[in-house]
Amino acid sequence: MALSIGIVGLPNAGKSTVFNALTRASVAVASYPFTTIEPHHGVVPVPDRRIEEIAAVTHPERTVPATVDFVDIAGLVRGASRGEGLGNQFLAHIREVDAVAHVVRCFPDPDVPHVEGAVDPVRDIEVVETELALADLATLEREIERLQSRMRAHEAHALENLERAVAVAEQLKGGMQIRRLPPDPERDALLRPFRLLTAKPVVYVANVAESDLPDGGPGAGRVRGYASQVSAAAVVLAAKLEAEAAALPAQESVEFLGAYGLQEPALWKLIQAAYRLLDLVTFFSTVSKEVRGWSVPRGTKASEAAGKVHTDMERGFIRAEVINWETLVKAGSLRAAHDRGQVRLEGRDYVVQDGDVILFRFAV
Ligand SMILES: Nc1nc2c(ncn2[C@@H]2O[C@H](COP(=O)(O)OP(=O)(O)OP(=O)(O)O)[C@@H](O)[C@H]2O)c(=O)[nH]1
Ligand SMILES: [Mg+2]
Repeated sequence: MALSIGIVGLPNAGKSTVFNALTRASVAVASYPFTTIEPHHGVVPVPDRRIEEIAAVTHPERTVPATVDFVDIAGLVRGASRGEGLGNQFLAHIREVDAVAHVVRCFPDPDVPHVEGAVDPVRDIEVVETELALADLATLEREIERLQSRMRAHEAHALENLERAVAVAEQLKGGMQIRRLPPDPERDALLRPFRLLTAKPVVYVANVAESDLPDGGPGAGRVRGYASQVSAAAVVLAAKLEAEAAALPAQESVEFLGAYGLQEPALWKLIQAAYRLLDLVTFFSTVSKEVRGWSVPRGTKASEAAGKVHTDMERGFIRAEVINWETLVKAGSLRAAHDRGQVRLEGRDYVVQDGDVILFRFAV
């Protein structure tokens, strides 16, 4: 399963609008709460100028960018952790993703009702994060009970683990999101199987009125302030405008966004932030007249990366011929790079680096 980022937030925050803009898919968008019931998965191309630069020296018939998976999740409301709204159903969907894009409504539109009655970005963030923390607390409390009975049975490490779980539960009660706790490998190993919601890395997305572009106005300022307090990233965008721009041909889209002071879609920043949160790297293949980007988790080995391109390549892996994209571009052609001895031969355990151009040699 590819790593994915879930779009989370209150109802009517603009989550599906962001998702539509990302995928240009037409997921139901409506001005009433709970339009999205089942999560929608979308595969989103990652804007990457390197791919065109590589293409300029390898002359493929087409280029295909790397992708990142986004999931549009139903809105959550106060009380969700106790089953309000769509309650546990959507919490389960958040559990499955690897990182969170938290969409925060900053646009005032009177035609779009707000579940809390009025626009207030920081309160909204806190409503959502409180529910996520309460859901985590419920998970931990079940684990604490289990560990207590293990301890009574004198099982090894039960006491240490119990103490760890209790300490985390106390932090959650005090309003702490788990991702902000100082690193602790043993605690993290204990908690990992539970996929706790507040442990997932987060980027805040301030969804602002287009009249507040490009900087986003006071609402975006509050979201940025909150994000920096908790050492997280924030992206400012106007979801409706981004969705309109995404539906236009490339050149028109540039002019359209330009009129609002945007050089490129603000969505690109969101995609790049997602990429960083998921800790993905991109390598490029130049086979079959195609330059293609592939996203893999940092630390992926050459043989696993080969498997991403084709399962035969992993099974019959012989070696990888690797060159950094920029070295290739400077050499002017793959041939010239070979002649200069700039293409390295690497084995199956080679750890793929961001920006590698790789040709896999394999036997079927
Ligand atoms: N004015 C304005 N309206 C927006 C913006 N983004 C979304 N909307 C509107 O807000 C309403 C709700 O948007 P959705 O994207 O469906 O919201 P959601 O967060 O997916 O809502 P649920 O799925 O119900 O949780 C729609 O009418 C959108 O057109 C925006 O940037 N500006
Ligand atoms: Mg929705």
